[in-house]
Amino acid sequence: MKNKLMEFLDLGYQPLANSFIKKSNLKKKEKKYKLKICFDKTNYLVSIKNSFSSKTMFDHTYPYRSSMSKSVSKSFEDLSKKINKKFKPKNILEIGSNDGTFLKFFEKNKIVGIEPCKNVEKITKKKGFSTYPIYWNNKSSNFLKKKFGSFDLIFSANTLSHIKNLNNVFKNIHKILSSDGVLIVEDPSLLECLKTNTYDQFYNEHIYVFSTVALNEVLKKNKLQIFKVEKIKLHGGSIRYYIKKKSSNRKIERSFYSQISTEIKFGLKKDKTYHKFAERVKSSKIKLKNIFLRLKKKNYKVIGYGATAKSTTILNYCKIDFNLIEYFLDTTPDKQNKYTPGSKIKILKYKNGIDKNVDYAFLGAWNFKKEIFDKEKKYIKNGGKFIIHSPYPKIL
Ligand code: JHZ
Repeated sequence: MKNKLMEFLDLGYQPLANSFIKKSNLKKKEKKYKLKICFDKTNYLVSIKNSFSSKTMFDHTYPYRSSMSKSVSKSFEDLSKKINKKFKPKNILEIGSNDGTFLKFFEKNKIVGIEPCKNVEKITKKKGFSTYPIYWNNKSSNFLKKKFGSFDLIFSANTLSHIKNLNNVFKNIHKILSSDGVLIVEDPSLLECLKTNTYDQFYNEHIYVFSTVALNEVLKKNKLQIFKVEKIKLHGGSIRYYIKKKSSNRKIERSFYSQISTEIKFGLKKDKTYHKFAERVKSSKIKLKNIFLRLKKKNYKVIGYGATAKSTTILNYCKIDFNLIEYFLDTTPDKQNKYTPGSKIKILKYKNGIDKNVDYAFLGAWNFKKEIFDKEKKYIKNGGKFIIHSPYPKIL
């Protein structure tokens, strides 16, 4: 097929989404890349055009910690109960275990984690869990297989979409998964991203934003098969995929067929769906910037809430910087007292809620809107407002 990769969205020059800047480096030139999004007409995968090596993106300074959100922890806890009840695995592997938010719900002798970012990996190790600071690849999968044999359950949340060579990812999973074992993968849903115009799901770490249709194509090539899907609310709408070896007799459940058919009906196999999305994104950019300009003109105090990787895409695409947002609040220690990539907005430590002199807070962590609104009842009661970009830019 000619031109199998169709470029449909250009989100401009972007810094690496999690490259928060130290004050002493503010004047240094940042590494930037052109963030373009493509649709592969042969397997329906949506990916970013220019990617970086895992070593560049995930090193010992990686700031993200999954334990910073109560919703993530609760979701992992619920899943751990389900796993123990339904699959009763003898041993479990987590790929991308971050600071141990999932591992902590299992017995220490039953679960192993791998996490290449040493700074977060060591947090899990300190809690007494068996973790290794390694990337998922041929070498690490061979090492784990030799040391532990096969795994009955492999879990990976928001990690596999961060690795470029998907065939290799799944070939290695197939190698280490027991014959009737289950692979559970969670990642943001492309369908939700298109429906809610959350173009900020695209940044250097998200090499892919999966649809069930596309993931199924890649898995098929690697002798794996989705047998069940669950829609979960995390990260703005994700899908939890339950995957088996093709050779296993597990029944393929209705949820899988129904998700595939919903995605096809929505148009995820068609070029025009992506072109229309790109048009909506362009108009979202203008609307969001105008909200900020209007507030600035009226001298309102505007801050940001949750300096997410996602907000790096929004701020740099819409050219919203320290002139329009006074500071960001964030609970993550490794982000505090640094500056947002590209837009150079100072990040302050979150203490006891939003200051009462703040008029508007831009929700960088919009995906935790409910959790945040519950926490900020006082600010809301006192007339404080939020700015959100999805499904379209507005004030809440
Ligand atoms: P959050 C990261 O993306 C990177 P980000 C990564 N590529 C990925 O896929 C997802 O995670 C899973 C703060 N916060 O989870 C904490 C508050 O300050 O949306 C975080 O810095 N107060 C691996 O960065 C940020 O917001 C709060 O009450 O887009 C949330 O980041 C809450 C709830 C969060 O992921």
